[in-house]
Amino acid sequence: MKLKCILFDVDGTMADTERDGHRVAFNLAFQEKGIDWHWSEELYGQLLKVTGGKERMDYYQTDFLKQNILTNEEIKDLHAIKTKHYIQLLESGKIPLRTGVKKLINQAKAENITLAISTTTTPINVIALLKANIGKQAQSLFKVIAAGDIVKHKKPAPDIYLYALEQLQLNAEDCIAIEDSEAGLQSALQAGLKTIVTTNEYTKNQDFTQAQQIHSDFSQIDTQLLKNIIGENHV
Ligand code: XBP
Ligand code: MG
Repeated sequence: MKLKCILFDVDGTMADTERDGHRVAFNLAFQEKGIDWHWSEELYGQLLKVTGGKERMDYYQTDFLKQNILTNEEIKDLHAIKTKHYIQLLESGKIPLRTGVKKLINQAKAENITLAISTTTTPINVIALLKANIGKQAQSLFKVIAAGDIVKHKKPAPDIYLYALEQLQLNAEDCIAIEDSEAGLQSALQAGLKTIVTTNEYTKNQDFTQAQQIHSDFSQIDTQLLKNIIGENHV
């Protein structure tokens, strides 16, 4: 086997975006629209059970407030406002990449290993994160950026990884995924991908028994470690 592609998850993996990024953007959007919702750090940790910002807002009103205050259309509008605030946070440089992410990207490029992204977040959020932290051309480092509503079923469904593999025209056994959450791990595994998990405050106690390896410090992950997992260099 030869390592042909590394598929990165984004939120929680490439950067710690949830607590001080997405969560803050949601609260700014609620404020802007005069909605008396406020998601604390602790509550948001519970809401992260549902992937997708629009789905998460609906989950909050039905499962926590036990009310259907907002229609799907109103949720969509509110989500667009949240995305605007989130991108402003990214462009202000407030959300750095995790230590070690840039190093792995540079190593993979030097070794002609293809890079791709498989994420639930909105596509423009990915571009803004990459531009803010790597530069204007950062998007071109990734052969495929599979994100958000491009698939119907979000993580833990495998759709976003299957879509990325199809776009890459690669087999799962020649690739590896890097994830931070149980939902992301399940999504990658169901797509047939060996997966490494890097944890963060919100996900560190989740079930990662099926991960190949678990690293709280992303900088422990390098191309040699990934090649060994794939079985490259084994005669
Ligand atoms: C994490 C998600 C996303 C973000 C919010 O994505 O579940 O929904 O929390 O982004 P991943 P949006 O870990 O797959 O990168 O509001 O744009 O959905
Ligand atoms: Mg994630």
